[in-house]
Amino acid sequence: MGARFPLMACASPIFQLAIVLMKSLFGLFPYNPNMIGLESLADPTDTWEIIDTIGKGTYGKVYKVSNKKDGSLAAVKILDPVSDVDEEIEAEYNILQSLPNHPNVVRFYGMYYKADQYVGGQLWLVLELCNGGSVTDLVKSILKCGQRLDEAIISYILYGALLGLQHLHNNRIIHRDVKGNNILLTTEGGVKLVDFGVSAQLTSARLRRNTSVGTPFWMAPEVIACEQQYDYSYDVRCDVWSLGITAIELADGDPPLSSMHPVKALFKIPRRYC
Ligand code: 4QG
Repeated sequence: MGARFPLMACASPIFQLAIVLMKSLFGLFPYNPNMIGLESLADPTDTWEIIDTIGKGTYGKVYKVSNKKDGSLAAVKILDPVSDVDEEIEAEYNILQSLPNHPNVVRFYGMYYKADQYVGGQLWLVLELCNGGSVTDLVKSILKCGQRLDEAIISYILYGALLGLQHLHNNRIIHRDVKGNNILLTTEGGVKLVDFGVSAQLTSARLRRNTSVGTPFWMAPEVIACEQQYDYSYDVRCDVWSLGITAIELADGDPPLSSMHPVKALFKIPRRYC
């Protein structure tokens, strides 16, 4: 009996007040050691100024920005409206900021938050500008002129993309959306992987994945199989498949099965190639 909770203490007004305070504090600030506090992020407009729009739609909202202090240029991917950082944004941010720099992976310059008390704030991911555009744009514009991409150029692009993928895989990241639109060029001839929006960071406890994500025509059979059977899984090699499909895209202008509805293609891929 002596070890029972002292009921009298619970009834005391000070104790009640302390409980109410603690409850409201924990309600307002749920403890999450990984959460990025939006309040702690700098306002992007102090440093960056939007000067142009880049391919709206392909990657969400991406703009060309100029640094107000030194005039340097960058790209910004804007996510809005955000009132807190959800798991997806956090995963993309964690990958971008933890990944060591590599010449074949887009560089990350920082994350900012522009608050707005009415419509929800904007999260700005500031990234390296790849002024040459995507390799999909390149092959499409060359095909329009009745020409094809030179094999030497295709192999140069694939080599750069492979080095970028090797770097991601060495750091236990699966890109999961490798395709021509996510391989960008710089005016200096650089080849860079972009968009970690659906990428997965693997842990030593979990080297495989079982969620189906990506763009149908480029998706590996084992990734699609996860959509239909929950006991399937895949690893970093699914990116190599997608790069193979990208090789066909670079040569033909489109991936295989592209005349089909993407959902129908999803059913064809595992059966056709397995
Ligand atoms: C990025 C610049 C096209 C896009 C993500 C960086 C998405 C560009 C770009 O896009 N630079 C693209 C110029 C980027 C052009 C970075 C162009 C990250 N056609 O002039 Cl997720």
